[in-house]
Amino acid sequence: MSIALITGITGQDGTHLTKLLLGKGYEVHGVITGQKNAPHLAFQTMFPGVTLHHADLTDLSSLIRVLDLVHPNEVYNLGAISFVGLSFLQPELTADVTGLGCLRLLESIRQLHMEDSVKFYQASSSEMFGKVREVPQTELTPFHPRSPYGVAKTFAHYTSVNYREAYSMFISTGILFNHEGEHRGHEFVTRKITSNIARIKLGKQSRFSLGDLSPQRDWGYAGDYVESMWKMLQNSSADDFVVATGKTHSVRNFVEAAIMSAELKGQVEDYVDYDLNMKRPSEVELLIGDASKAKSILGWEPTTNFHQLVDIMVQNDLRIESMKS
Ligand code: G4F
Repeated sequence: MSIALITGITGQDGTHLTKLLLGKGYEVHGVITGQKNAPHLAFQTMFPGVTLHHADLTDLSSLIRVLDLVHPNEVYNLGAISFVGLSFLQPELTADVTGLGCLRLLESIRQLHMEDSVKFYQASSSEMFGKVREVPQTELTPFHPRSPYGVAKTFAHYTSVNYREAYSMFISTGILFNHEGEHRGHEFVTRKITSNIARIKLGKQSRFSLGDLSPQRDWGYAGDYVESMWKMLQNSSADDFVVATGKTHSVRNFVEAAIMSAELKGQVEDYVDYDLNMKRPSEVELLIGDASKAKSILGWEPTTNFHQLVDIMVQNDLRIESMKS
């Protein structure tokens, strides 16, 4: 039986990936940080068969202890300070967790002499493209990150490439564009939109606030995207892959689609106020990915389009909000 160790297991991608790997018969282990808190307990209730271990990407000895205990065949490094807005407020912590955390994990594998027995997935990000140098973005597009998060992810990405080349380790990176769904955190714009639109539809409020409506993102469904992570580690060789839909929409388009999915009347301005506090010191204006390499080498393709994604999220939030008082 294959054994997988996932950092960031209780997050959106960790939840989807756990479901996928359990369905494939894997023994799944996860790293949790801090004390046992509500998300950890909720995760354990959802997946009682998964073993959770206390460790932290900022603590090398804890990573060595867990790797030595679990002896995984596959490691998925999904752990990160993943909210770009927060990374501007805590840049040093972001660099430590999101950037150096990857280095510590790889170094732990090396110190345990597991280089030949472990396949490693690094969650790279389209945020690395930042102020984009070409449209659409491919594996060859130069990086120009625009946030402490993007800078930290770029460090982790190049560290992964370097360890692959220097130590012949099986390390693949997935340059994933924005991916959303029913497990998305409420701090991200898509979930903020769908949960507020659901509350408006149910008469619980009439308006909500957002920052800039013009940035464009290549939004896909997280359930589709974790499939690409697994496929990368089943491929005969390690490599870097863009994972995207190839379509881009603005934040405004997302609000419009959510209004439509909830069968509300009216325009964006009928429901949305502008919140200056959401403005970022430097913004990523346009992301659109070209996933042809993932398609030709891994046979991966997205199965959920933009409007289906918005529907999944709006209908899920309508269900959740209608159960609350
Ligand atoms: O949902 P967001 O916070 O996601 P962002 O910054 O694109 O990052 C996400 O995708 C990356 C992949 O490229 C991941 F690596 C990263 O971990 C994360 O999953 O913001 C999307 C856009 C931004 O341009 C933001 O400025 O929406 C804009 N926005 C406008 N109003 C807002 C809001 N974002 C948030 N979170 N909240 C708002 O009220």
